[in-house]
Amino acid sequence: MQNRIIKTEEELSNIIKSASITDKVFDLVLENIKIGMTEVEVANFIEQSFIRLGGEKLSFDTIVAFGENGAEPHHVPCDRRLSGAEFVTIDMGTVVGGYCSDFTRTFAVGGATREMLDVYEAVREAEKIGADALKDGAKCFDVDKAVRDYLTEKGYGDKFIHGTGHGVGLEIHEAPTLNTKSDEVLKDNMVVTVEPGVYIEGCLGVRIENLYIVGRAEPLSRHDTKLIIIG
Ligand SMILES: [Mn+2]
Repeated sequence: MQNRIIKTEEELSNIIKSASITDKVFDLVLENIKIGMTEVEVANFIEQSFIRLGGEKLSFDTIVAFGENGAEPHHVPCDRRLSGAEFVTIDMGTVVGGYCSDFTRTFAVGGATREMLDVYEAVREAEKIGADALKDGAKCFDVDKAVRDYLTEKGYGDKFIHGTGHGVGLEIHEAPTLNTKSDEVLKDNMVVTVEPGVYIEGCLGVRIENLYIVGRAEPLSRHDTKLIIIG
């Protein structure tokens, strides 16, 4: 896969289309999610929406996590029902022309506590810092370090329990890897995620993930990262 680490225009175009379908599915989630729904119901809705909007298949099994389940980065949707003043984390993507998209947002339903707002704002800023560090010539571990140092400064260093991001293309996880150990060098037209998260066991989790083409400032999603509070 190393020869595909820098994407051609055709590859980029497929990834952009895939991300655009993902954006539309997120709109539908925001319009249709209701207190009382289960994680499985939301995940099924997402899967059906992707296929209806032209996705070839899911790029990976959709993650839907309510409340304390958000503290598990790879939570498998279960029968947990949505109640008020809690977070919903959705991590999802589809495939167009063989190319994947990957997108995560956490939003609140029925209000948000002070702790929820504080954690959210820290992750939101961390994602921006990661995005700003994506430059042709940057070492991947330096991007991770910028994000990790910020979350550490905010008191969440030990709650950020995974790498900052990864390449996306024909595979949902491919080179380059953005973590503490990766000395790979970013080049223009690589496609990578920036996905910081804070996970507080038994309580809540927040992850914000955007997909970027290195060398272009804007993420592929048109959804900004301002906290959405439904209801
Ligand atoms: Mn990802």
